[in-house]
Amino acid sequence: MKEKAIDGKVIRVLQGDITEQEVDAIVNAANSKLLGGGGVDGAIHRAGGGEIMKECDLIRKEQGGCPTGQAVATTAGKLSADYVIHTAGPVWTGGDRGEDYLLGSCHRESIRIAGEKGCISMAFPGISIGAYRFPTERAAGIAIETAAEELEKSSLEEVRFVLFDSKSYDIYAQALDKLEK
Ligand code: AR6
Repeated sequence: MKEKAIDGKVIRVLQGDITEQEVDAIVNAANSKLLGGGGVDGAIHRAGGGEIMKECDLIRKEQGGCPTGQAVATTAGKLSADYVIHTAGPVWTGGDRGEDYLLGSCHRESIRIAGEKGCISMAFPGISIGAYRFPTERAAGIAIETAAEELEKSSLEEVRFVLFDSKSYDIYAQALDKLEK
């Protein structure tokens, strides 16, 4: 585990399973249709139970889903968190289709929504670094820098990044080291 204090708040990077985190909100690396899928999305729906998809179905009916770079909140069902914040990360197609901006936006919007819900702590997985093939180093830099900027303005006290495998953990931990704060 690695952590850095920012104005009395903290960013943590750790290796583990996001469904087991004891935080107020966990973020899901969803798709824009909120239809569920593999990876961390599958793990969150499996562990949280059918209530989460019921709310995703409603959001899909009301607003068509969640555009790339945006985020929406649902219950966390059986998980210990109070909310799952679903964000649709960009698919990496080489970097010239606004992927960096959209990935930053995923983190900004998720943190904003967690703050609106009154959360004190939240956990992110590595958004877009799996099936969506975003280069992990580049994603880690954007994720950590955006979290640091947003944390300063937010009522949140902790933003945690939970990486499943040791290679991704090392890369996010290095990005936290590089953060100039
Ligand atoms: N806890 C933490 N991280 C996890 C877990 C877990 N339980 N399970 C997997 N990971 P991905 P994406 C890691 O593919 O690239 C889905 O089908 C995984 O090892 O889940 O944003 C959605 O429905 C990887 O490092 O998300 C979308 O269609 C990271 O989570 C699409 O995939 C993200 O990998 C989203 O793709």
